[in-house]
Amino acid sequence: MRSTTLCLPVQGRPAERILLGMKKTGFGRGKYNGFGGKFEDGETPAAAAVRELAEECGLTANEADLEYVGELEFVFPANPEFDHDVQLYLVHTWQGEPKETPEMRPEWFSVADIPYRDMWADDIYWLPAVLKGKQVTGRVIFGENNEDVDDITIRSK
Ligand code: 6OG
Repeated sequence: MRSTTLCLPVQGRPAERILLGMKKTGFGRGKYNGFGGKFEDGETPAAAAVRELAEECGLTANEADLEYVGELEFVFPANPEFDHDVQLYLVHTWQGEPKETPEMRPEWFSVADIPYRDMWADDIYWLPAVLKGKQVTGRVIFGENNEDVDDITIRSK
C-alpha cells in the first residue's frame, strides 16, 4: 500500500472553484486529480502535501493552511502494486500562481463543472461531500480493469 497525500486548492467556503491538474505522467495519467504523492522517509503527511503541491503546480502553502478532510484507501485486487492510502487535504490560502509542470497541467473549474468523467471513478462518491465541508473516510475496491469501482464504503461526517 503506497502512503500518499492528495491536496485540493479551493476558493470559497463552501468551495466555489477548485484547481485540478491533468496528470501527464505515471499513475493516473490522462485524468484530472488534485496534487499529491508519496511521503518521503521521515516526512509527515502535511509536509508531503505541501511539498507535492509546490512540485506539481508551483503553489506555495504553509502546513497551517491545510485542512485535513479525511483518508481513503484504494484497493486494486488485479494489481495490488497500485494500492494507495491517501490523506486528503483542502487548501484555501497559498502564494504564487498555478503553473504547468512536467507532471501536471493545472486548470480551475467551477464546482458545478468538475470533470468527473475525466477523473478517477471514485471521486464523484466523496469529493462533493468534501467540497461541502465534510470529512470522509473509507475504502474503494476497483474491478479487474483497474478503472471501474467494484465496491465502495465511504463515511462522511
Ligand atoms: P503517485 O503514486 O503517482 O501519486 N490517487 C488517487 N486519487 C484519486 N482521486 N483517486 C484514486 O483512486 C487515487 N489513487 C491515487 C494519490 C498518486 C496520486 O494520486 C492519488 C496521489 O496524490 C484510485 O506518487
